[in-house]
Amino acid sequence: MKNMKKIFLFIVVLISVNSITTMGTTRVSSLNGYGDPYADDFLEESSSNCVNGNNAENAPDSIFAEIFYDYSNGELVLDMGLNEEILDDVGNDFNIIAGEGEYYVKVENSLSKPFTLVGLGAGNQSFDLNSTGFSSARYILIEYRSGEKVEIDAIEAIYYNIIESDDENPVILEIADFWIFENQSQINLLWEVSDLTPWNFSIYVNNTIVESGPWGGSNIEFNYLTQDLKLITVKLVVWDYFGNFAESDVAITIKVIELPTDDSSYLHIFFIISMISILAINKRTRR
Ligand SMILES: [Ca+2]
Ligand SMILES: [Ca+2]
Ligand SMILES: [Ca+2]
Ligand SMILES: [Ca+2]
Repeated sequence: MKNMKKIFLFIVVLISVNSITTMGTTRVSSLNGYGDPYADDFLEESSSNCVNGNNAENAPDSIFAEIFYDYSNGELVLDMGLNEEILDDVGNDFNIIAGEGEYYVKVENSLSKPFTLVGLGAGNQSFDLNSTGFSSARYILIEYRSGEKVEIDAIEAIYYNIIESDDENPVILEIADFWIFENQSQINLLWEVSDLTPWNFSIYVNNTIVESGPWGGSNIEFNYLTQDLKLITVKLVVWDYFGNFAESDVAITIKVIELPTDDSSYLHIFFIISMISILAINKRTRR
């Protein structure tokens, strides 16, 4: 019977080895750091008749968002970023870097209000907030006017808001420690994090860094797949632009599923696993 136990454990180990994988994936919706003159986010819900709107985020790279006409003029709405609004100063205040097509440019600071027209553009064009009555503008709407399509590469502020100091640490809403069974391999964590001047983040699993990158101030999501550890400690560290930081740990205990101890149960399980293995081998050889 001792041999039987050994054979049984060997099969269990074989099956387990097959499924051991470790992986981390993180989602941070805005990948722009603090204080840049470009659009941080394409706002899909506020836009219409446009494709690849994300291509108008960040610095110019000759990769375009496209706006077109389909029963109505397409509209692309971009968010320059909280505390990174375009400011009205002497002369033109921002540039639109564009390819083909002719377009209207409108601005607003609230998504629940109608946008105000700044001007008309074709290709690369500079605009002045002066005539609109806005001293600053966070949201920019670009509307199709004519052509086969309108291509937008980027928005570049000439004058823009920039916070000069920040003494506050970022705030992380703690996630309580928890446990899972060993067969529940996916761990999903979502931290609510905020700061005035978000800059970057790092995630550690058992003191080893697994992810890091720019942080634009949005919540941070982390998915981790594991079956070979008994205790996982995940640490999030976030920094702001002025070097203030915050960190938060969450410990996840992986509970072993107890195996039956008497020999008759072993025999039962051994029989079932053998049958599954035989079926699986049969299936493979038939392919
Ligand atoms: Ca920005
Ligand atoms: Ca101006
Ligand atoms: Ca682009
Ligand atoms: Ca701060």
